[in-house]
Amino acid sequence: MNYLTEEEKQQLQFDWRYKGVSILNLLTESEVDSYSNELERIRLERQENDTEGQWGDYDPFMYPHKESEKLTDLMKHPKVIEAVEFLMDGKVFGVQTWAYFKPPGQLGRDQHQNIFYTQCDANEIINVSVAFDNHDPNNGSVWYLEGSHKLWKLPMEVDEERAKTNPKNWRSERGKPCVIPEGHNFTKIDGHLKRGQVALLHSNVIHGSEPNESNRFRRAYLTGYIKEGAKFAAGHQMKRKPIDVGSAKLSQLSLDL
Ligand SMILES: O=C(O)CCC(=O)C(=O)O
Repeated sequence: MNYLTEEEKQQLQFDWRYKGVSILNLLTESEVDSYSNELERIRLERQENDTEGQWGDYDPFMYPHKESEKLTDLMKHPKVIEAVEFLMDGKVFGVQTWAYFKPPGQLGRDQHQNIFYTQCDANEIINVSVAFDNHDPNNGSVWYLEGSHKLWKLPMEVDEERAKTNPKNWRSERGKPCVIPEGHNFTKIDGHLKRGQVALLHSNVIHGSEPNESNRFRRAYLTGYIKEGAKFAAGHQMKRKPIDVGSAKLSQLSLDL
């Protein structure tokens, strides 16, 4: 069954090619309610079980799919799988999930490319951000530099002072911006997602997020997909392992559900 309309496919492809970010409508209001209640359930569970004080109330949540069948199913949403297979032109497996709560006042994420972390080749990793609230620049949405996905993997520069603002167990939010080579003048596109929409981010597009200056949360469930056959870095902090999403066959690889 096809979940993407021809019009959606054309729009996806155009934005992918020329901008580096594509947006899709995915969930109904009641579906978002149900997934965000589930995210809140596992967040509260994390806080209850956190006897050593490892996590702040609204620190990003690592691997929420491991705590919830419902969120595992969302990672396998057939429309998302069809879109990432279409954009990477091949079968895919899942590789990571995480979630942001972004309460009022929380800082943003510095400019980066996802390929820096996964070390794949270009267009072999797609991260998908599912909006559980309306996202806009005022509540700290994800912006991107239009067309910057045409750049190769960029180096990053460490800013030790800024890195001190990271949550204890989540070290890559701030203080490691990528360095843009001279002579580029990409247009910065502000992030606007309606609740239930998803943004698909090209492996090489430069993006980041703003501080949340509103009185609203900016929650998002994030999933990553890698093209079958691609090499990727397991990671130091985020431990990446293949996750079956019903596309690429993982019989040779260890499953991590
Ligand atoms: O949602 C955010 O604040 C950052 C998301 C992001 O940078 C990513 O998906 O790579």
